[in-house]
Amino acid sequence: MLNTILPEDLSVTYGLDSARIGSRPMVERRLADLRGCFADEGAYDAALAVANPLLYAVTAVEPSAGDGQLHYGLGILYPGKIGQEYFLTKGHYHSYRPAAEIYVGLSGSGLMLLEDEGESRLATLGKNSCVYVPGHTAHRTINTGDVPLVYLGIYPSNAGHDYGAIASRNFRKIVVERDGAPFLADR
Ligand code: S6P
Ligand code: ZN
Repeated sequence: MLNTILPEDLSVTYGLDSARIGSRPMVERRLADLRGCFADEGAYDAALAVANPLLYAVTAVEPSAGDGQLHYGLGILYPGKIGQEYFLTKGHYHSYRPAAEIYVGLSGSGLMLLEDEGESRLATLGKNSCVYVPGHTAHRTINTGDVPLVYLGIYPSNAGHDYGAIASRNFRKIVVERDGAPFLADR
C-alpha cells in the first residue's frame, strides 16, 4: 500500500494565508455560486450587482481510495456578510450517509452548523478547536470573525458529497450578527 502513495501526497506544506498546497488546484466558490444559500435574497442580489467576490476555496488531498482510506480538504473561508448573515460554505451531506468527518481549525474563528432530520446545532471551529461531524449530518462552515477561517476536513475516502439534498431543503437555521455577536435564528 505504502508504495502506491505518491511522495507529494505523503507530506504536504500549506500556507495559512491562502490555504494553498503548492500549485494544486483549488475548488473556488464565489458569491454567484451560492445563490439560494443566504436568507436575505435582496441583500444577496444587491451584493452580487456590485461584485462577485471569492467566498471560499478548498484544496482536496486524496492519496488513495478504498476501504479504510482517508481524504482531507484544506479550506479557507473569507470573512464577510450578506445582510446580517455571515459568509458560509454551501454545505452538504455525505453521499455515503454514515461517513463522519473531523474538522480541525487552523486559524481564524467561526462555527459549524450541523443538522440532521430532527436537530440543528452549532459547534465552535477555529484556531485551537476541532469539530466532530457525525454521519448522517449536513454540515456548513461559517466565518464569524474578521480574518480568514482556515481548517482541515478529514473524511473517509468513500464519503462523497451530496449537495442536492441540502440545496432542496436548505438548512433550517441561519447564523446572523445580532448585537455584535453570532446568533442562531430560524430561516
Ligand atoms: C468535505 C469537507 C470540506 C468541504 C469544504 C467546502 O467533506 O466537508 O472539505 O468540502 O468545507 O464546503 P462545501 O459544502 O462547499 O463542500
Ligand atoms: Zn463533508
